[in-house]
Amino acid sequence: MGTDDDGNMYFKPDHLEFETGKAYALVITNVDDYKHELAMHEVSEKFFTRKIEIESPDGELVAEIKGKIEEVEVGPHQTVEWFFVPIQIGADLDMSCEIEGHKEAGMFGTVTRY
Ligand SMILES: [Cu+2]
Repeated sequence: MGTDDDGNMYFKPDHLEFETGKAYALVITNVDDYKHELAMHEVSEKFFTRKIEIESPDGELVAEIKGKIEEVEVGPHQTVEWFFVPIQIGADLDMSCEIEGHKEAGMFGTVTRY
């Protein structure tokens, strides 16, 4: 996630595909000087979050967060890993950044699970 030279905000890739029943680790990196978030409200009902893992810059574990998660906010130049297993299929579900103005600037995409 980030902002390009023209001021357009983006998720890269802006479409994610997952297979139900498989375990994934989604690495979310914010390359900007300000925070962004990944909100996947529809999706979160349909997958099982194992944990969110946050490490310090030197690789030490800062926190593991467990339970149902719908949004992950990532601070400037930080990386968060979201571990989950999709448990229901669904096509083209929304993901977006809900910080004011960011979705309008292009920060949205879709998620498909098959
Ligand atoms: Cu954003």
